[in-house]
Order: sequence, then C-alpha cells, then structure tokens
Amino acid sequence: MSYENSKQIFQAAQSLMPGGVNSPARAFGSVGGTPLVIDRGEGAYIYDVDGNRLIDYIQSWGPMILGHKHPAVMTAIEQALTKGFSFGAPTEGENELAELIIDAVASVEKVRLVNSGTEATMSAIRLARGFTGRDIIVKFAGNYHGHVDSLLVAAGSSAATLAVPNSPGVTAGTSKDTLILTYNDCQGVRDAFASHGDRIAGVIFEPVVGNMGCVIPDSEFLQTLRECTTASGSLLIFDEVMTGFRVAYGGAQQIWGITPDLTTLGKIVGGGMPIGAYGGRVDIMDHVLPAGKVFQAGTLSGNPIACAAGSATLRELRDHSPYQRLETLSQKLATGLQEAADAAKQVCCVQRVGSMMTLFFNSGPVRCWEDASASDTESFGRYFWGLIDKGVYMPCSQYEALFVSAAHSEDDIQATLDAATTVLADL
Ligand code: KE4
Repeated sequence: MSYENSKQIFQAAQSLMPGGVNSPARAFGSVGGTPLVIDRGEGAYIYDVDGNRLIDYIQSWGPMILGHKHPAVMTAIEQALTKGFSFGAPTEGENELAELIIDAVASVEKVRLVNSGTEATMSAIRLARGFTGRDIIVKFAGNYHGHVDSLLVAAGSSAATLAVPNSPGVTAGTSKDTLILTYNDCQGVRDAFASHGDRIAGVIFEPVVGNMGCVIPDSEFLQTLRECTTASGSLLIFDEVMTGFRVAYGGAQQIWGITPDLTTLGKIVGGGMPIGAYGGRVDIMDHVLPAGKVFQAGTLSGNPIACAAGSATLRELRDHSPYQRLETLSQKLATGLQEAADAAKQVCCVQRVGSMMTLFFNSGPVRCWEDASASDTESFGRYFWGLIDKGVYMPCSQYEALFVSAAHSEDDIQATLDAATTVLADL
C-alpha cells in the first residue's frame, strides 16, 4: 500500500499545527511512522488520501457506533442545516436530546449539554466540589478523563496517592487536591476514605476502562466505590464518555447495576459531532447555574446541528438495537484474536466488554495501570503496522480500545482475523 499523499499532507501539517495534529492520540506517537490522512468514511470503512480502504476499528475513538455516514444521521443533519447552524438561544432539539439521554441512562434525572467529554468531566468535578463543599477528587492511575488540569496528574510520592502534575502548565496547586488510587484495589479505596473521606468531594473513574486498554472492574471494586462514597457523603461519578451507549444503551451502569450520582457522556451522544454531557440526580444538577450557583457555560453548547446528529444516533440505537449483533461480532473477533495470538505463540490476552476490547501484548490479566504498563508496546507497534498494510485500522496505541460498529459485517470480522493471523505469525 502507498502512503505518499498522507506523508506529503502530514509533512505540511507539521508547520501548521503542533505535531501536525489537533489531538496527540492521532499522531501515531507510540507506534511510529506517519499517520494516515483520512479522506472519507463509509459504513465500517475509511479511505485515506492515497485511496487505501481500511476496516475502521477506531471509529473516531468511539462515536461512530452506527458506522460512518449512517443515512438516518445524515438526513437529520441535512434537515437541521436548512434552519441555520447556531443561535446561542434555546432550541427544541436540545430538549429532544436531553430527553433521550434521561430516558436511556437511569441515574440521569437532569442533564447539561456541553461540547466535549473534557468539558463534561471538568464540569462534573466542579459540581461535585460545589455540591459537597469539599476539595478532594479521587481518580485512578490509567484512567483518562480528558485534559482537565486537575486530572492531568500522576501518582506522586509519599502516600503513593498524592498527585503531582504530569503536564507542564499544570500547577502543584491544581493537583494537590487530587488523589490517585489503583484501579481494582478495594483496600486502597477503603484506606483513602478512612484517611480523607470527609474531604473527598467525589470519585471519578471509567466504569470500563478504555484508556489503558480495555480493563474491567471487579464487582467488589464497584461495590466498594459505591459504599465508600455513600458512607462519606462523596459523589460517585461514572465517566461514561466512552462506555455510554457503547457497552449498552444505558451505559456501563446498566450492566453493572450500580447507580452513580453523576454521569459524564460524550462521543456516541453526539453521533460524531462535538457534544459532551453531564447529568445525574436532580438535587445535584440543580446546583448548576442558573438554577444554582456552580458556574458552567458554553457558546456552542446544545448546538442544533450537533443535537440533530446525537438525537438521530440515539434514536437509531433505541429503535433498532444493534447490541446483540455487536455482541456476536465482537465475541467472534475477540475469540479469533486470542486464538491467532496463541497459535503464533505470542504472549497476549484479549479483554472485552461488549463492542470495546483490547489485544494486550501481555500475559494478563490486566487489572490496573501497573499491569497494563508492563505490556510489550514494541510488538504492539509491529502488529499495528502489519494490520495497516493489510487494510485494517486498529487504535494506534496499546493503551486504547478498539470498537466494532453496527456497520461491520461478518466478512469484515473474518478478513480482520485472517489478517491478524498472518501478522501475528510473522511478528
Ligand atoms: P474529549 O474531550 O476527547 O471529547 O473526551 C475526553 C474523554 C473523557 N473521558 C473518557 C473516558 C475518554 O475516553 C475521553 C477521550 N478519549 C480519547 C481516546 N481514548 C479521545 C481521543 C483523543 O484524545 O484524541
């Protein structure tokens, strides 16, 4: 496959945007080589500027669960465009998307629409602090919640839970109120609440992790988070930006049977257009300005075109549920990838929830960041490029999840497994 046009366009991008990209995840930093410049998408496929067709398992990092250019979403966007693009005033389409979210996610009684997952998580932790009057936010190593200053932190020294900035520009003052714990470590959660419980405003975590690769919470871990937050008067925040409408129509909270106090959403909820959302108990949400005093605002929040795309996507998922078919296709892919790795005597484990999964170059099980970070990322890079050359577009990092869409066919899954079998055998 030729990538010459991608190389030329990406080279030109270097002098225009930092690293030639508008988000670092796209820069192929951990797999090397030049990112493919994408020209268009159709269903389960993307086409790069060199005319190569690839089976797309990134899907814009999750939003395109229906596949690219789904007719119902296209029609909804086209119809919305005839009325204008943005008004900065209430529109009925915002009511419609809010109602779809509230009807879908049991714990969400009221919702605020924003423009990204980052805005959703940033706002949710501000709300948790405003509602409780407390300062500390607990997060977990290996969980990503967007580029929120206070969550761009790494485990610090001393108690191993004190956070320190892990990006220039994030101040010690910003990170001092963040505690970092280990995912799936129940005793660590109990110890943190024993030491700081009356100062903890909230706990935010990924109820299925996508951002260290797909890592699954133990049921005891979920129960411990719910019990400790309830007992201490802290808020439990499910960051469902990735899992919302992905692992189930009602998100991870539907499959785990745990009720959070706040939920953050993004990706699928906008159908590929820039939308995030945060919502939860009405007594909490009514603290948000102008109902309450916790400030949060946005020029393009609830944008009519984005709401049309999001509502059309959620209606399609609600009325023509793809989840059983996604489960069947995803199980076949996960089983086949594991079998191919085993046949090639590669030390790998596949971890999956619904239509999100990761092939770790790791003996597994991967239960936390310490486990994940021991993966063989060099082998992953060769696996990634081997699949690119065979027309399969996997997430460009060991620490991401791949996504199966409703547009993927049995043939696409089989073609992917055929390619992976060869690539893994030749690694
Ligand atoms: P955005 O601000 O990128 O819309 O959402 C941030 C976010 C929040 N919470 C979770 C659980 C997320 O996964 C994300 C964003 N996910 C990454 C990919 N793992 C987005 C890709 C990128 O940064 O370009």
